[in-house]
This record gives sequence, C-alpha cells and structure tokens, in this order.
Amino acid sequence: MKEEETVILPDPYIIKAIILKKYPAKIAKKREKSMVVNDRTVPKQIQSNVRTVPGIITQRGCTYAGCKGVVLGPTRDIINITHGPIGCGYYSWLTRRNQTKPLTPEDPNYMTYCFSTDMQDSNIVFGGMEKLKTAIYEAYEIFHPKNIAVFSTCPVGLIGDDVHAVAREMKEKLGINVFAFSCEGYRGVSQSAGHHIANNGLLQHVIGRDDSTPEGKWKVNLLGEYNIGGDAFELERIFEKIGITLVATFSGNSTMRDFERSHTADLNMVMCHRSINYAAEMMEKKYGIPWIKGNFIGAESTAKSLRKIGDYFEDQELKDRIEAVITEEMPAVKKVIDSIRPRTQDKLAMLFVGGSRAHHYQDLFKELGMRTISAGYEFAHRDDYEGRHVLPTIQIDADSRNIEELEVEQDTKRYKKRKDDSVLDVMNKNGMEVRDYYGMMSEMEKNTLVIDDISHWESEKLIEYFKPDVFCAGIKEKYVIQKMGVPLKQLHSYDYGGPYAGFRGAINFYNDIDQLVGASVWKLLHAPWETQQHVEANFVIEPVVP
Ligand code: CFM
Repeated sequence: MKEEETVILPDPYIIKAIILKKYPAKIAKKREKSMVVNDRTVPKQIQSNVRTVPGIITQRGCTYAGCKGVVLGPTRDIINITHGPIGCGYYSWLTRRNQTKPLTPEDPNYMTYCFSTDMQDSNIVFGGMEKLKTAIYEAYEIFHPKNIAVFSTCPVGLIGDDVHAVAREMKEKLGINVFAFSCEGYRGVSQSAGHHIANNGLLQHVIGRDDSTPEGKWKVNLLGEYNIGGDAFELERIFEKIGITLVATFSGNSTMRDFERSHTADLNMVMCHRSINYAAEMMEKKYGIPWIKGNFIGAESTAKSLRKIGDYFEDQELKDRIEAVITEEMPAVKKVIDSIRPRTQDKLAMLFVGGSRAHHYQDLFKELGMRTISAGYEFAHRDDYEGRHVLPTIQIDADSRNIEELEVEQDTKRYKKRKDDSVLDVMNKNGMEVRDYYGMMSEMEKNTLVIDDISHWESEKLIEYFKPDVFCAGIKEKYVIQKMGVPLKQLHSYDYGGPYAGFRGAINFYNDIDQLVGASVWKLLHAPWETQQHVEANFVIEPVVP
C-alpha cells in the first residue's frame, strides 16, 4: 500500500465548504480563493499577498516587523533604532530568539539593547525629527558604533517625519553609516513588504562597501537564514567542516562587515525565498553572482543542498569533501530516525507558518514517516506556493505598488559574471533550481488543503475534522490549539528548542516531535464541544421576511 493511502481522511472539498459556510457571503467569496485543494499535477492558483479580512484573527505581523525584526534584527554590530512609540521597539526586541556569537568579548554586540525614540503625543503633534536626531546622537556618544539604522513605525509615516533626511544629516555629521527605512507597519499587507524594503536598503547602503576578499576556494553567501534557535551555528559548523567559506549569512549570526563584502562571494544560496529573493536577484544583476534555492531543514535536504553547492562549483575536490561529511554525519541521523520512526510513522502534521517554513519543515516530517495533510503560509506570495514560473502572471495591486522596486544596474567596477548562462541552464535542467523555486504545492500530496493567511476559525475546524497529531504555528496560536488537545510546535521560536537545521538540528527535531506526538497528556484533554452544549451565533443577521 502507498504511504498516502494509509489513513482515510475527510473529503477536503466538504471540509472547505463547511468552513466557508459560516462566513458572510462576501467574506466566503474572498476566503474561498485562498483555500485550495492541492493537486500537484494540475497546479491551481491560490490567492495570497492580499489584505487580511478585518476581524478574522490572522496570524500575520506588520511591515515594520519584517524589516526590523526579521531581516536586520539578527545583525549584532549595528544599532537599530525604532522611531516610534516604545511598544514597537520593545516587542520586536529579542523576541525571535536570534542568537549571535561575537568572535571576541570586545566585538560589538548591540542585540541585547533595545533602542527607541519613545515617541510621545507632543512628537506626533509637532514632529519627531528632532527627537530622532537626538536619539542617534545619544546612541553614537554611548556606543560609538560604525552603523546606525532607523526603522519607521506607523505614526512616523502618518505625520510625515523625513527619516531619510535625518539619516543623511547624521551620516554627514558623525562620519559613520546611518540609513533609514520607511517600513511603517501599515505600508504593506504583512511583514512581507518589510522584507522587500529591508532588501532594498541593504543593496543601497551596505553591500559592496568593502572590497577585501575573504580567503577560500569556495565562497558562498547564505541568504534567508536568520539563526532562530542557533540554526546558523549548525550550518556554520557543517560549512567549516567541508571547507566552504561562508562570506555572509543574511542575517543570522552576522556582522555588517560580512554584508559589506558579500559581493565577493561566488554563489548565493537562498534558504527563505520569500524574505530575500529580491536581494538575490539584485546581487546577480549588480555583481554577477547567481543564486540557487537550497533548504537545510531536514537531513536529506541538507545533503541535497550541499551537493548542489558541489555541482555548482564543478570541483571534484569539493564534491569529495561534501560526500565525506555527509557520510560522517548521516549514521547518527539514521540511528535516531530508526528508533523513532515506528512511533511517528503515518502520524499527521499541519503547518501554518510564515513564508517558507510551512514548506521546508515538511521534509523533516517526511523523514519521520509523517504526513503533512494541510499547510499554508501567513504572508507568502503565489510564487512561494506555485513556483516562480507564475511570476509574470501575478497582478500588481496598489498595496504592492506601495513598495519601491529598486532599479539596480551593473556595478562596472565590481561586476564579474561567475558562470555562463549556458552552463547554468544545464545545471537547472538537472534540478539545481538556478534563479528558481518550485514552491510548496508541487511537493504536497494530492487532496491536501493549502490555505493562505489562515484564520483562527479555519484552524479550529481543521483540527476538529482532521485531528492532526501535531500542529505547527506560533505563539499566538499555541494555547488555543493546545486547549483543543493537540500539541502545537512553534516553528518561529522553536519553543526554546533547536537548532533544527542541518544534521544535528534534524536529530533535535526528531526527538522533540517524538515527545510531542507520543505524549499521552494530550489525550486527557477534551475539547469543550465534546462534552458541553455550545451557543452558536451568526455573523450576519438574517433579514426577517414578513
Ligand atoms: Fe523566512 Fe524566517 Fe519564514 Fe520570514 Fe517570519 Fe521567521 Fe517565519 Mo517567524 S524570514 S518567511 S518573516 S523563514 S520571523 S525566520 S519564523 S514568520 S517562516
């Protein structure tokens, strides 16, 4: 019997209809397009990257979170000042378990501090630019950093503070790199807009400032790896063992110097496509570095991605080293899988996370013999679901137009074409995913439910009908789901576990999932609807027909 047929699941079309029936007609019509029953042979279109229905209880975050929290947050030697009320800075501070390891105790590390202009009512009325200047100056006086960045929150855009003018002025005055981001929370429909804004800023103000080339034969940048739970440390260990030079990781365990000379690498490997494909494309255009898609979540995926690097460099010595490391690492992985798999085989998982993990983590579950029966992203775009080939058919709406498309040109001094297009074409035919990403849907089973920007109502119903063994999401969902008797694994912060990337990370994940799906405590919990009567309400009042 095929693995896909071992458990009979409810008909996804019926479940979808049940979920939609509760919504007012207008909302049902909108949500319908974001809920797709998957068929990987006949790719279907999914609605994504559009505004959330107000009041629906979304998982999403804001544009500021994507720019400041995600992309620039994990860099230790830059002072990131939040221009806004104190809450924005405070709640985006150290909340994502970004870890960092300064090389020496003297190395600057500002990540333990929270910098904010702490805007007050009077700043909203009379403007906050003077306060911002003072804050930059104060930070400079105390820490003497080489870089300061300013991040705009919602009120800054509403009152029209010119953060870029302030940054230019202070850059001139202090003689250090100061730059600003117009990443107001409302600027896009989710944190995705913030990634784009952050990528633009990195290209404009950081990458290419330092031409010193690091040592090494095989120089690679890792893009879209943010060192949650120490993932980047594990990847650094593997790369070092092989002998690959990691010029920069954007942006887990990173420094500004890494970014400044990242244009000297010969390959960009993109992990989280959603958050950083813009930078990868712009770096290729400006400096001639091709990018390929990789995934280091899952032991097999790690091996596959490493082999891709070997193939890209077309160097037998590198290929041999990669094979040697895989051979050395795999037995420990296999040993744990073999002991756990009898307990996890055929168990069911659901993943509703961010813009890439809902896809990547399916590989880890597969290694445990588990099935992902429903998944979705919070804020991804159609290409993350359906593959990059749909890019030309994505309609640009007013919300996307709000984000600047940076015009990048070849840097005549620094541009060096690393590989001929004909060579890259051949590599692509062999599955390299050069400048490409096939998306999540092509790898999911037929009849799985793919849902974009899932609401609480929708996840509750999924749990009720499919009874998954584990649900993966974030802290906002965690306790609601657990009260329904289903363990929730956080895939944003890892619930203080991790790392989960690479070989050792995979072992950590297998053990954590084994404990979660095997714990009997969940079966002792009963959902309220199992024992109590409950009152139901309608979203709309039906008109009384006389
Ligand atoms: Fe990329 Fe991320 Fe993610 Fe993301 Fe995020 Fe994150 Fe995430 Mo939380 S950059 S899209 S905006 S992999 S913070 S490190 S875990 S939602 S799936």
